[in-house]
Amino acid sequence: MVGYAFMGMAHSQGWRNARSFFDPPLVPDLVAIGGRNAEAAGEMARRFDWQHVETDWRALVERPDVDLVDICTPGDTHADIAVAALEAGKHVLCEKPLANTLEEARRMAEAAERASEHGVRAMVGFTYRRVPALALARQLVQEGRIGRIRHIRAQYLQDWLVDPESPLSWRLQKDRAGSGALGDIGAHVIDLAHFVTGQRLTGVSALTETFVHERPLPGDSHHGLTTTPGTGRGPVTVDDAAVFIGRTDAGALASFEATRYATGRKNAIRLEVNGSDGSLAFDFEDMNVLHVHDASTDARESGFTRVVVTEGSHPYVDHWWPAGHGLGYEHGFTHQAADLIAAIAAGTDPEPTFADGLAVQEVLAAVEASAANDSCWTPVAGAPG
Ligand code: SOE
Repeated sequence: MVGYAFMGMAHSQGWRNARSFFDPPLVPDLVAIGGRNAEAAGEMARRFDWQHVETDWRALVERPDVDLVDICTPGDTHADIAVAALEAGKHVLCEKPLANTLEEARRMAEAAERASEHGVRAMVGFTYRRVPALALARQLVQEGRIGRIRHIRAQYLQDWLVDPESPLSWRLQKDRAGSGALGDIGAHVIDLAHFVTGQRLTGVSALTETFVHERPLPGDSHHGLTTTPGTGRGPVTVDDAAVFIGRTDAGALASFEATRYATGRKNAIRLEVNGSDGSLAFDFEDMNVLHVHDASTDARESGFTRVVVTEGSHPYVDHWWPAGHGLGYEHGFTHQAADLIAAIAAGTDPEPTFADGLAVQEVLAAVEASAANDSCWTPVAGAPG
């Protein structure tokens, strides 16, 4: 694993729990964790039983005892690490968004395609696909339960930047993160819309905004999503919020919102899909529930049914607790690790592929281009049709 902060912890726990809860056909061995700060990486190694620490990602990728490289670093290093690992014959799991630019994402998708011909697998970490309620939503759409999709409504709302004195962490620097709320959390809901509906966005019209233009420079120690303040101030170079509308390849109308300024909303990932025969609605703040509307129900009883997605017959749930006991944020990382191991063992390409990651990146690029051009309608490069 390269990286040891928030995502490094989430992934470490995922690998460990995949081993314990999913009885995988290949057993993950936590060989080495890498990071520039040897002390911090060492502390993660101690906490999660990684056997070795490396301070140079190249050394880690070249280790003969490493078969898979898990990339949990900021976006500016994804492309170099992923391409080097794939070319060295190592499977790759890469955090989202796939890259900071379209060019990097294309390079990564091409490397993944070449590697796949030699049985080397690549997956991008859009973890929320593996929330049981969202995996169920996709199943219901695939079974035709909501009919022809007319509307997709997606939001990812957080509020951890409301305080203007919150430091300028890497997520607020364009050269490290690529973009702001758009790439960090908007990417998740774009991917979820693609995943749940099976449709792709073909064009967008967008607005982005940066509400706070300057913040204290970050200090040394990480604190949740941000850091302690250091000395001096620096410019915020990414968007704080993005809003856009779009159209899909199957003729649905879509609206999206991504912000870190939705006061009171901590991790509200909302997706609603309206079809000719019914609707589905989800909110991560109540993540074990999917609201399902069947339009054929007698009008006297019609409405949304609150389906508690904790039955053994629901996706992933049979590996966990008895009905009604519920799952949390971290379970998606275990499902992700288990699915990747299963695909490697089966010799198949795991989803989301780097091509799926590139499809999201193409939407991000179109949103940025539209916002920079007075919200002008902008086709999504590479979209079908
Ligand atoms: C911060 O906004 C963040 O940690 C994202 O980077 C993650 O992808 C998301 O799962 C939670 O919020």
